[in-house]
Amino acid sequence: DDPKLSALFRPFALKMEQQGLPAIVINTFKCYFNQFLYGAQGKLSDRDIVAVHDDELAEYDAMEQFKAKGEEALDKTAVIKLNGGLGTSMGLESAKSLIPVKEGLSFLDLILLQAKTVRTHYGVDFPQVFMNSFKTHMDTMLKVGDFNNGTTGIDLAFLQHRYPKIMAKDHTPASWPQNPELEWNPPGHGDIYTAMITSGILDALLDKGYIYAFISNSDNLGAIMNRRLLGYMVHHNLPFLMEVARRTDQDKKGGHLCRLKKNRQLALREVAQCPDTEMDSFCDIEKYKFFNTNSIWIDLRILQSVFVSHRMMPLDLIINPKSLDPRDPSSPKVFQLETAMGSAITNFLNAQAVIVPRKRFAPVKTTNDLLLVMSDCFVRTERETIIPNPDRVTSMPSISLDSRHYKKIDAFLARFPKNPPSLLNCDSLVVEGDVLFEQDVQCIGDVRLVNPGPNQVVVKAGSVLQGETLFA
Ligand code: UPG
Repeated sequence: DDPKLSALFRPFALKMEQQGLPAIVINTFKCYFNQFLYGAQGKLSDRDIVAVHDDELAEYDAMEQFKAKGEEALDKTAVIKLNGGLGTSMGLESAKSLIPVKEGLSFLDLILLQAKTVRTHYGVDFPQVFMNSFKTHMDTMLKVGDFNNGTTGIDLAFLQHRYPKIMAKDHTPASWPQNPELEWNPPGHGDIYTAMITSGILDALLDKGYIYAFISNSDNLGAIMNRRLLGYMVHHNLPFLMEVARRTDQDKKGGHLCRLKKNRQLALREVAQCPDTEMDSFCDIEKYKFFNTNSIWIDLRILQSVFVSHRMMPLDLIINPKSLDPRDPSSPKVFQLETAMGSAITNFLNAQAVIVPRKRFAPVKTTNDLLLVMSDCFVRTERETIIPNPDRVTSMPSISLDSRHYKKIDAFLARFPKNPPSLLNCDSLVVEGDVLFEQDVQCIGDVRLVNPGPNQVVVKAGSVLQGETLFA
């Protein structure tokens, strides 16, 4: 141990102990903190990776024959939803999964309905589990109400941890007496592995005979239990299987699949890990063709063995520079250390990725995505998934709503008080200025609405919009 590093780390250890964080979390944070102090940038350069080609990956569409095997394993599988995120980017201070997304139902409502339909359909009471954060736990549990895991004996939720923010100027723990909550950051969904250990959920699942888990984002309503993917994993005895989708122009924010040059292992490069000078290459969807949907299938026995041998799950470090108070850009600069769940793919020998159809991936990160999913471009299925409307044959329309009036969820919803416009035959929708949409509006082809004035204008019920409309 470098004495200088140890001295710098001591106040962090103390702060984390005072919060009651378990030793394993403190040690994991210490490992990332040391990397950070040694100058790690948390970047993965084009020099270190190679692209992955179609013929290297399995295809969902060719997995029909594994359904029976998957069906047999359903009663050994738990479903876990990553639910620690707030809807902050959409102006929501509570769990993002509470946002109404289709026919008035929230992500959370739909996830619970999905669990019910899968349980009924297959007659298997699999455990449905949420990983919450301190910020989402209360909201979520109030909403989840009387939903329970019945005979499985598994808790409905467990909590992720938090990491102390690091002052940029001297690498000491952030201190903000006016709001001490802001001294901490969520450590990213990569924390799930440690949280499964410290919460006891991993042991509880294994004790009760659950040996597989399907883990996915709560904002992806296409991610539902699936027999053929489970069967494929069981048949090939895989420790880890990641669902990837073919990238479209809209898939820029998340992470792409690649291989490490040094050992040819599959790896994930998150946008935050891409050097600024390589963003063009990151966005090149012809080169890096596959996008991490953040839906993974994992063998819980192997997960446990990683902790037995390494005492932690080593993941790629992500360094997130921020303002201490995110709403006040003039507050001190801090670094947040974070990790992503999918980067564990590098740690599992024989880990694989599978190309899944778009029906398994409908992410909602912005109100632009939300409008699309609310519209008739996506439909609600009898299994309660939200999938691209099969009647739409071309790629999804690009949506660009004026961020001054639509970025925050309340403002957005107020401008679509009834049903969202029909976008099934729309190629692009651009709204500049403040426009309210009454019911049953249809957008055809490329639609651009421009309201340069200060007052809201109204698109009347039943209007058909096409081309550019300038509201004088
Ligand atoms: N989440 C947590 N805890 C955290 C942070 C996030 O539970 O500390 C949850 C969050 O609620 C959401 C999910 O994790 O359900 C994904 O988080 P989000 O911030 O929306 O996604 P990104 O981290 O931007 O991207 C993830 C993957 C990326 C992938 C993308 C697909 O990291 O590789 O391409 O999801 O949508």
